[in-house]
Amino acid sequence: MRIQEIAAVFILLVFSLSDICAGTGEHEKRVPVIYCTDLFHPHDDPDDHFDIACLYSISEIDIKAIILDQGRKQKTNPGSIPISQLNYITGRSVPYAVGLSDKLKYFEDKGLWQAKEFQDGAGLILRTLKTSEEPVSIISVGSLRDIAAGYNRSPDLFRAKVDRLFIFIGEASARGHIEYNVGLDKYAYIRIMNSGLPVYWVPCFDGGLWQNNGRASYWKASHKDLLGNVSDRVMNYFIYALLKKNEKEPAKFPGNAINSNDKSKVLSMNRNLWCSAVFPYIAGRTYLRRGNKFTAIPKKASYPKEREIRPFSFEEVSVFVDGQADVFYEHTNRAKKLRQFRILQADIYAEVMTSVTAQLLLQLDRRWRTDDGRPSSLVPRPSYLPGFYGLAKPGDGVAACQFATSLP
Ligand SMILES: [Ca+2]
Repeated sequence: MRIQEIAAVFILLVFSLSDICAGTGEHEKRVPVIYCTDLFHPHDDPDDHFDIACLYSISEIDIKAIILDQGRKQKTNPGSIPISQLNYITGRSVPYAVGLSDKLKYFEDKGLWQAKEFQDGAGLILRTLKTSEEPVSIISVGSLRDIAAGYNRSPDLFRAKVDRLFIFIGEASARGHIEYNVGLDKYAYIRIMNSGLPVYWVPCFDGGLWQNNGRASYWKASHKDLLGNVSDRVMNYFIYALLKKNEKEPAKFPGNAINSNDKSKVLSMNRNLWCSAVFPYIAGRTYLRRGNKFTAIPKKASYPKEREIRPFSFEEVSVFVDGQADVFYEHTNRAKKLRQFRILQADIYAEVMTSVTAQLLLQLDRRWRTDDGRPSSLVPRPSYLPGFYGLAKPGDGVAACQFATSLP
């Protein structure tokens, strides 16, 4: 073969492979999402930093808006700092707004009596729903205040435009236990649980504080397992959060050189988690065994069927929540049907969730940019590559895909 022919074949190969590799790429519709979080800096509980980083990592999810929970506290502990850092790392500019400052006073409270500076959150939810051509999913990992206030203002809009409402909140079984997120705004929780909206309920605990009998998402992980392999920029994002740093230009802190003492400190910690590894489910990803690790791959990526696992699922339940925020499973007129989180493989659940979270954090930086930090619009995104998930067999073109990712 002449040089030109070889070059032509090679170019064809790279282009056709990048198409194959694109998997869920531009041709597939992304899942539009509004994300509501009690993200703070300095933090209360830094699990929220892990969750939002994982959400950013899933490229099939189109984050339309972020709502920062508990407006008054956002003024002193702005969650906008970690958002600006994630936008810096990923080269994105996701819009955010600060939510209501005070608890709702009754179930139908629209929150309109609260100060103007705290109205942007509910406003952004309604505007996003209104202007979206397709229904939007809402994810909540804090209180349900701004969602409930938005629903109370425009119930018909919510019924028409909310696709799925994933709420990480509450206690699955123990009566009298007010879970933390519920306690932030009890009326908002009860309002949404009894709303009849398409709720996907992920209780934080099942059986009381720190308990999980299978209907909650709570698990524990070490930072060594979660962050052992992340890029320097992602490590700096976590150093900034976990060590409560205070710099003049926080958005650019991820670009700094790593301080190895800080890194060791962060890697020695442990973490309680509830949400991060559930997010791939929202994007329709498949969970797979990969050697002694686990991963979640995009819907259209091909995989060996025998490696598929289902660590958890959602099952339909009929639920009524009373004025004390106690949950009653019953088939009555007052009860509403919703989907409840359910662990299917308890023996490996924590291991799967930790492994999937680590994978998302590893991919957070690489997918959008090249190694020297430039936007990688010309480079196929590594997460779509079969090789990236460790599923490739010799001869399926992975070598060429990997070559393509290292192009300038
Ligand atoms: Ca939270």
